[in-house]
Amino acid sequence: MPIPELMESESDAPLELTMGAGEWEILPGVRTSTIGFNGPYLGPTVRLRDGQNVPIIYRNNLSEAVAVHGHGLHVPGELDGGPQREIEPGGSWCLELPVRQQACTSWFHPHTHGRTGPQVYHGLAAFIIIDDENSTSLPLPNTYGVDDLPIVVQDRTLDGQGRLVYSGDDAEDGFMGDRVTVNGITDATRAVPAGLVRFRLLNGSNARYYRFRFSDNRVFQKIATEGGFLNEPVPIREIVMLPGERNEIVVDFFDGQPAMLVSGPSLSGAAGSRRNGNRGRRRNDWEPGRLTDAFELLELTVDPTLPAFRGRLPRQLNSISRPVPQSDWPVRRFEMFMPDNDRRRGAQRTNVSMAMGINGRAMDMQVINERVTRHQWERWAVRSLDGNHPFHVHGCSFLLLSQEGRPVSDEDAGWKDTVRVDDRAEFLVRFEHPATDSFPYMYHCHILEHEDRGMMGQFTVT
Ligand SMILES: [Cu+2]
Repeated sequence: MPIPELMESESDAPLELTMGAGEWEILPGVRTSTIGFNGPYLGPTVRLRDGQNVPIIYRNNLSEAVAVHGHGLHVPGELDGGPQREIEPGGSWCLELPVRQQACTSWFHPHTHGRTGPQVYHGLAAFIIIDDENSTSLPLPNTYGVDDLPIVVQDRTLDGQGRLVYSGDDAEDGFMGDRVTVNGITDATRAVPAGLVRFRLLNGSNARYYRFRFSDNRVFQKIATEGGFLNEPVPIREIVMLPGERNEIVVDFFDGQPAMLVSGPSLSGAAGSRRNGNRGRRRNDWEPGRLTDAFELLELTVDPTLPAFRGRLPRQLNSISRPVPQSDWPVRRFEMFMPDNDRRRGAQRTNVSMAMGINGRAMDMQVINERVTRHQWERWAVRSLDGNHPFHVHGCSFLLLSQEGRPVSDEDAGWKDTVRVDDRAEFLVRFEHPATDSFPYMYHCHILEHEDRGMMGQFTVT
């Protein structure tokens, strides 16, 4: 498994991230045309620290415009990298990024109007790791590339010539590839030390959901959600992740036993499962179909000569204090819809030709859909009228109140920025940074084909 190079800001020199085309072996021995940051595919892990102001230069050496969004960053709208911030071919975007948030695992990826799906799919995605005083003082595995491993999981389809196959239009549930890659390759393996190992999991897929677990069904500890550490580790055996979600887990390899990171139900005996997936998926099989495909993702072996973290996990990782919702806090409602529903209830719509959207309309760059007051707690209630969707909000982390009417579980009680909405989810959110009419924030479905087809809206914070 390749480990992305670390890029840290130690001086005033800007971090340079250049987007360009190249060739990469997704399949061993097969050269595939791809795009990436500072390389042929994906990009370096940018490591930042709370309190820094980091100069960054994005350069675009591709033949099409790209907007680059820092997913999970708490920065003003003008630094957020939404679709208003397109970088033309040959152009660049220089910014100074104020890092003012707790330790977390985030990522950057395109947010180009109508083109996010293909640009991410062909390779533009990379990690951001933020450290703070808490994360560097806690006794946790934190040797990057040894016992602290960034893991981005993405699905890809290649044709007989090794070319990436992509279509954003044909599948209502988004584009799903038939092979699953880890850090850009299939059939990944990695040797880990005989101690605790931390995985920073990112579902960087366009549309596919995963149910991660280990082949021996071992218990592992979930320590962080998108926006930071949980208050305490939560022991679990599997973790469901939707596109855009990040979670950090710690896995115990003291016993020296190898393990396979897998997704989906038990591989033994599941019809059609194999190393590189299962083509026999039924179309539009929303629930639980997306989660029933079985994949073997990453084969882990233990190398006792590697330096190991042999401590215990701390009992307390964070001190999140949940506010008690007040009756005078604004409630904002969002309803995600898709074409089927539109046809069913087309008579109620003002524009029956729209593809997908939120609150009755598709994304329009000229329309500000919501206006939010800065520093004010709000309650956001999100519903899905069709299927299920990962709902993502820019410029913030939020605290889940409930999903499907059930109170939030311990493992999702941390700060998040992307949440699964089967039928409904509610969360508390407060925005600390401004977003203007010129550079508003986005809320959207993180199935990238849904986003590209309009399941998105814009909001200001003033
Ligand atoms: Cu969606």
